[in-house]
Amino acid sequence: MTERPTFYITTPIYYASGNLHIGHTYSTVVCDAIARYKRMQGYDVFYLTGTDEHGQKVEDKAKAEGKTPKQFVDELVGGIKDLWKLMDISYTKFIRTTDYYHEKAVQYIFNRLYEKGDIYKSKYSGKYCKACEAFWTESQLVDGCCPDCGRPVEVAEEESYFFRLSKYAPRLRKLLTETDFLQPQSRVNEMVNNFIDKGLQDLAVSRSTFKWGVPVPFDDGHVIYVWIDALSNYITALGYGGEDDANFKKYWPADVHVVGKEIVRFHSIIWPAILMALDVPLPKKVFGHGWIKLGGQKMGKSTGNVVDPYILAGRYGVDALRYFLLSEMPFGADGDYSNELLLKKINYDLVNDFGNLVKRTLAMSRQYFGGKVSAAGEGTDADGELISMINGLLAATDADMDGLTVNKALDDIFALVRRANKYIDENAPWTLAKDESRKPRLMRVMYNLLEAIRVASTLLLPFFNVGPKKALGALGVGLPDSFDGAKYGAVSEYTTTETETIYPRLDINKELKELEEISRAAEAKAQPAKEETMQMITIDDFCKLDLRVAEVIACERVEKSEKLLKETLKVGEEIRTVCSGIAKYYTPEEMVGKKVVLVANLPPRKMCGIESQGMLLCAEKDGKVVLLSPESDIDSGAVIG
Ligand code: ME8
Repeated sequence: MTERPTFYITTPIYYASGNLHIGHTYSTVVCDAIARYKRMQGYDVFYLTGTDEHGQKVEDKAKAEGKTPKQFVDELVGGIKDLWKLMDISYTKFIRTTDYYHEKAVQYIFNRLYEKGDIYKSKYSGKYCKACEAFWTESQLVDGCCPDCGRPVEVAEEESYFFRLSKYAPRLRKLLTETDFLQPQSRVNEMVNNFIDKGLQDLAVSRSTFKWGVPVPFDDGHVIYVWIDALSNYITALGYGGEDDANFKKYWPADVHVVGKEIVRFHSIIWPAILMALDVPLPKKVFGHGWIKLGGQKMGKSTGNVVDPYILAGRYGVDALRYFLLSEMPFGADGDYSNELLLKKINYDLVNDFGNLVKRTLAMSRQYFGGKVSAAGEGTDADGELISMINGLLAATDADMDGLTVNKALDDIFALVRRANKYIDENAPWTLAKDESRKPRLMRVMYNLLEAIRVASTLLLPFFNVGPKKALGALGVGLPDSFDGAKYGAVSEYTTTETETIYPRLDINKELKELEEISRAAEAKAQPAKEETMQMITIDDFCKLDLRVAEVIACERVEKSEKLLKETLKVGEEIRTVCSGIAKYYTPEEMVGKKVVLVANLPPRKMCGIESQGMLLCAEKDGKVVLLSPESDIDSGAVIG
């Protein structure tokens, strides 16, 4: 048996730091469609996806939720795998960067680079973006902020290991300008002008300010930079640096790494440089696709305006969401999501065009011929256009998929679907059926339509999960696992059966209202969590607080209240009255003589008839409440800040 050609395709491995949205779903569905298409073309496909689980962001988030980082990522990964199941993603392997074999292989890679002299130890001082875990030079900042995410950066100094990225600049320049390595071509200029030609700096590839990462094998105080850890997944998943590297030998180099445009820099500069240093062949292609935007803005896990793929796929079916993602975005460019656009595409393309074609044709085949239709019958010149579209479709979609223009492949398939609908109107089978002598012609019209449905459905299989399977089932032809039969005449006889409605029509206005309600409810639910973890203040905001050390000189319970104590405070020369809800935790006697922290510039507020002139700061956990005090003695009235 001859070996099948291999095809290795990857998605980015997504941060296990929050729920995924339709942006992530987009990359994964696009790769899935390509992987399935290649399988049907006869390739031995390895499709890799997974999760990027280390780094400070994850460590911080886990801490905020009172979990260990591993507990935190384990919970998220379960949800991510469920989403891919729901979306019918046919990945070959799901890699987690916390997988033991991956961590070991990353250490092997780091060691190799160190032994080769491509990693050395030095000191770094520069601008650091905590969210992206990236150091930037002054010239790379945009308006003083991180060029990737736009957040403010902080000055940081760290002892670090460095990768000699600068050494590879000439080879990288050649790779980007003289080959098709990076696509679409529009991304090449950005990489060359903004990064390579501005002077590539050596890259800090270890961190010592947090622990949640793969330890540098020969230096306990450092963990390996999360991007070195993450990028390595593309080879460690195949066994590189491990005990069994048969898959690495078989599938590497990757045919294509599909990534969003914001991480093209990591994949087209840092990743090839690491591979060059390791003497490992380069992937054949990096494809940087555009963003799905919402109201003109990129969706992000932290921006809040995230569309939930669980809800959309659950409500409208996997095909609808897959179709929207695959067809709406010209691959490589940005596209907009709106509920209205999604619903209209469902009704226009899936219901009116595909669903209707199948329903009408099947109903007529049963009505006129009891479901038995064959190639016998009378063809005419008028069939030529439809037949040539059927015969030309596979070559067209092959070319589209080779160019990774998945949306064009769908356009081509739907052009045949629309042509077939027009063919029904042109040939008016209901008129032919009235005249017994036109039966042979009617038979051929029905046959041609069934052939169009069969070929279109066969080619739709990599893109959709439900509709084409139902259609092929009703045609009685079984599910093909290759495109061999995707031509006119490959099936000569049909016995059709009735099929339920493939895609139900939606009431767009009703759905729009319901979706709005769902997202309002979700936003309201997410609000408290967002406030706890996300709301940043500026230093100016902080400076608005007037915090003072105050001394409690008298204290009593407030009558009619179980919670309140009334304190008399000395704040420098000033005397103030403050009510605090701490009667359950402190007796008035315990309070007298304490130095506490007072928020001194809150507007006065009446509590149980007493005017409270400020607030005392307390810490609270698991029902325990304690007052904050200065660490050693200091005069009352001292300013805190
Ligand atoms: O960057 N439109 O992970 P991540 C289209 N862990 N695609 C989008 C998108 C949008 N609005 N939002 C996200 C990371 N994506 C790293 C990757 S790889 C070695 C490490 C997709 O969770 C797109 O593919 O932030 C983007 O590159 C990826 O999700 C970012 O996912």
